Amino acid sequence: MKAFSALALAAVLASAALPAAAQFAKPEDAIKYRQSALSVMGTHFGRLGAMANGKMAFDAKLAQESAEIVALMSKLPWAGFGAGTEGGKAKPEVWQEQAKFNDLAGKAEAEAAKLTAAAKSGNLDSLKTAFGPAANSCKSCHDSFRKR
Ligand code: ASC
Repeated sequence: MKAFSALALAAVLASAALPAAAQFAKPEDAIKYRQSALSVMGTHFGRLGAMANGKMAFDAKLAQESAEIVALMSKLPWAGFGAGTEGGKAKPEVWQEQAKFNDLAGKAEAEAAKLTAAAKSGNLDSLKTAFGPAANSCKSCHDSFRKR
């Protein structure tokens, strides 16, 4: 029993340690995956921005749903930037400055989680407060790592 658990654990650890690119059959698949997650994230982030900026009527339920989607999507793109998946809109710096990239990715995830907490409060002012820092975290990563 103990031996089995140790083996199972070893298998889990080994798969977690696989290069991210190994999760995709082709580099194009990884590019499509990360662009898809970022696109869905952008759509829902845009709705939250419209509400935060008064361009769309505030709907607490819709805001919460969109924020939850943003938070979920914010966890996904990074696995699509594995070794050998250069291309798309990503600058080569993604692979040259990985510590910085991972730091900014982590910050974006953290801001998305805060945005969800704010949206869950059902309070427009909380949403407005959380939206700015979240938008800045998208922007700071794009400024360094996305081609114009
Ligand atoms: C969006 C979107 C982004 C961010 C960024 C914030 O709605 O698609 O990439 O906000 O523009 O500065």
